Amino acid sequence: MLLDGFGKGGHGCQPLAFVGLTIRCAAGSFCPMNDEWYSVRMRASRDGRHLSGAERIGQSPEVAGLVSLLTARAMAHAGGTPDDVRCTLEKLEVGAIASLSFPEVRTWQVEDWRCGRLLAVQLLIGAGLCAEVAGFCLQALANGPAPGGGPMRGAMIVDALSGERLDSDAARGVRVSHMDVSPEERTDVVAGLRQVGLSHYRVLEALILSGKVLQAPGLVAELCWSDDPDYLTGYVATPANGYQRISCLKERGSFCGGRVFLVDSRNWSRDAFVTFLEKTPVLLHGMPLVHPSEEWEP
Ligand code: WAQ
Ligand code: MG
Repeated sequence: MLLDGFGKGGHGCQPLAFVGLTIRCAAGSFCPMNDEWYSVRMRASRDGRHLSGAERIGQSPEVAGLVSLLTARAMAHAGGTPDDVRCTLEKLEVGAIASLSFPEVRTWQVEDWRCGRLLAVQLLIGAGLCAEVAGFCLQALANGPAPGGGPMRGAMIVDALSGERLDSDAARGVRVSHMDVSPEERTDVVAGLRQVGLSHYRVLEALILSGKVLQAPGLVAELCWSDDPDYLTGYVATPANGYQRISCLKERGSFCGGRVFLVDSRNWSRDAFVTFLEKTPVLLHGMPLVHPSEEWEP
């Protein structure tokens, strides 16, 4: 049974605006066309186990600095020193870079993870899911959706209507990549988020990722919480209501976490969905609209 709001557009089918051939620089001047754009990605592991990863998009003069920044991050990871760090640089077609806006941000303060999960279910039901499918998604993240338990490297894809799992690799899932805040707006966005108390690097990174996910063709909702045992805040994001943070979605000390992308699988192409998320370069522009946080009780 479909509830209101499901299957009614807002599924990311709207045309994306594309970055033009001249790009505004930090100082408001125009960069020459020969400043090429690159995707810079870092992955660090130890004993074959993933430790950390991060990525940025920048123009040629800043690429070396980005590599150094991401390498420093790999070396300083709380999980320990890596024995393998890989940085990938990939030149991007400037005309292929999609220009998107940040989703609106809301924060719900909840008493504990049980309340948080009740709210998450409610928000997912609001996006058109039935209670069973919403509950299944939360349970999957809580149990560890990878084969044998534990978090996946990427996200699960789940049919929002039937609850059927649609990702093809249960350990890896789909990994969103090739996205960043536009370099000339990064400083302002970071400052703006700090001003409203959202200075943790995870917030901006999750906002960038979710900003891209919300534009994926067929996307109905995203559910996420971190696998970091000390980071308890998670979110539900939908095209209609944006990025809704929930102050607590897990117990402190728990390594469970992950992401679920819920899709409307009618007239849906997994290839198009996954290719957009993994390959299409995206820059987010403008300031995210952040609403004051509110208390939520069941
Ligand atoms: N693409 C798809 N899934 C990913 C990706 C990616 N690029 N990166 C991580 N995941 C999945 C993977 O299963 C991880 O176990 C899980 O998400 C959590 O990743 O507003 O920090 O990087 O306060 O630990 C959300 C709230 C924080 C931020 C999320 O996720 C806020 C977070 P983490
Ligand atoms: Mg993590």
